[in-house]
Amino acid sequence: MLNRRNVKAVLRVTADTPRCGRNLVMKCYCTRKASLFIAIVATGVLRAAAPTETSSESETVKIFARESPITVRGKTVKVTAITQSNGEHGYSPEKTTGFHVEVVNQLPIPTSIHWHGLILPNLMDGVPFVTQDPIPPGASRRYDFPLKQSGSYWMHSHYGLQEQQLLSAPMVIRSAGHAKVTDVEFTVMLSDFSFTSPQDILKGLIGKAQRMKGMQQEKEMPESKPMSMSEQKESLVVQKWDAASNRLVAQEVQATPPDVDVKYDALLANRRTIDNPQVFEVKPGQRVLLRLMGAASATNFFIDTGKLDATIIATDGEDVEPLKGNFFQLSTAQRLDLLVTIPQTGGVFPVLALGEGSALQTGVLLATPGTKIPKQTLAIRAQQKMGGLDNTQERRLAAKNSLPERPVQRSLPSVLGGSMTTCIWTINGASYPNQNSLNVKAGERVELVISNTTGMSHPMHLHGHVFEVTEIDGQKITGAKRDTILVPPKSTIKVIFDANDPGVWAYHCHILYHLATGMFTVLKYENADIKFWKPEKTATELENPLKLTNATAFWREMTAGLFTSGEPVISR
Ligand SMILES: [Cu+2]
Repeated sequence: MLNRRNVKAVLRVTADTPRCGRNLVMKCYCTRKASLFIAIVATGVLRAAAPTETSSESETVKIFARESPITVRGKTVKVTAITQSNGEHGYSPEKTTGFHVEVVNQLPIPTSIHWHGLILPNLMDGVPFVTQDPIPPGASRRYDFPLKQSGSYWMHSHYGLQEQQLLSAPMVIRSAGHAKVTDVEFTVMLSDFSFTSPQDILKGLIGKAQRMKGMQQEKEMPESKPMSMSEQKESLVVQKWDAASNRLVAQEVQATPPDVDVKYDALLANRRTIDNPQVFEVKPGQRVLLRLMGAASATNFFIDTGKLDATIIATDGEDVEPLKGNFFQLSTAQRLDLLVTIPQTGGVFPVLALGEGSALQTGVLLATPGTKIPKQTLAIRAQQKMGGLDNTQERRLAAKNSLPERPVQRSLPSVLGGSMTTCIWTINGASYPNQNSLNVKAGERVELVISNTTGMSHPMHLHGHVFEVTEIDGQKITGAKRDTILVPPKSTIKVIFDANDPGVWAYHCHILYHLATGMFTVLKYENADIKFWKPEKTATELENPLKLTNATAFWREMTAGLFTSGEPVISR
């Protein structure tokens, strides 16, 4: 619901220390003839308004988008993070207190943080050039709204390619319900990492597409067989439903490997590599809730709980009927809540995340006190190549509280098109940016028919709504409730939702490079406020990634001697 307080909060984009910071930053930098920079900062300053009439000023948590190092294969590299001032990643509010955050942009470039999976007022959604303007370097912005959900959610930058630089964090909304079924809970956020910059990854994909196209034109390659799509069968690990034991398990098959966009250097669990895993202490007999979050930019995962029997109890924050197994699927942007019970005998229990179409692994350890943790203990399975995600698990999932029965009043097609050989990805034939939108009226029961005509799978995410999966390749189900659905190659999946949150909402593939090259559109309510929807600006930011590099160099020059990493820039 968009109330007066929220509208005011939207307009309040302020410097970090509103009383003196704004003046200070202008004084520091105006003298340097930095017209571009002034333009950027001015956006933040001009939008500044009087403090909002909020009753929860004391509950507000500042979260900082900032540079932060990680270590991969012995190399320390500078990436980014979303942390509170105490170093905690992300934000985990109580449902009853609501969402009260001030995002402080300590990066030398603009940013915008999206609250993935939340039902929230449209202008709080954090998507640049759809629901707000970006937050300039050094500025901050408040987000306040009541919470309607609880469970596993996450946050990430929706600006340019920042998600690949790990500008993401967990967001667990606490409620009394989950505490009842578990003794202890751990969040495991999964990411993918490359030593290559995201801009160069994107350039590489576009370059590769151009080369592939060129080679096809010169007929050096067999027609309609791009070089990425090997017909060669390999030994791959995939998921299967074991009817005898009613469980989801792993199986090895001879199959064609799935196409993946990016060859990564590592997969990360809570920003750590497999050679340096996080160890969670558990006790024999404890019931443990694992909140797994697919925060990778372009990697879908299989989750292997090995000796631990696990039960899926929620997907994308929504409760599902229990589904057992030890080998699960988790696409980019989805969340999976797994319940495991630690055996009375105790020991070390690795929980692995395995990258689709690769042999890369990451994971965490659950260990009982006094257990020796041998080196390489995570390698519970040989480094085998994983196959592709499919509908095996999705067909078995069922929401605990499905949507009330109602006739569908509007059915919207969402045809996913494009290919690696063009590196242009489309929804309903159009590549974003464009003015096309999926149009609904408030109050309608809407069905989205997502048909994937491409050879790659696409995790499709709808902002601001929770949908229910109702049909997979012609088979009707009362499926899981989700905010992100993986649509495998050549599959058609139908989902339904009630359109009761007016606005203009992003709807897109969550593979960052598909999003960046066009697989994006908006769900637009009739008479929605579209003042922030500026598709043409999105194009500028995405098509000219060098602009970001220049901005970084520019910032460094302008702030030489002033900028200390980790300190709020404006308060200096
Ligand atoms: Cu995609």
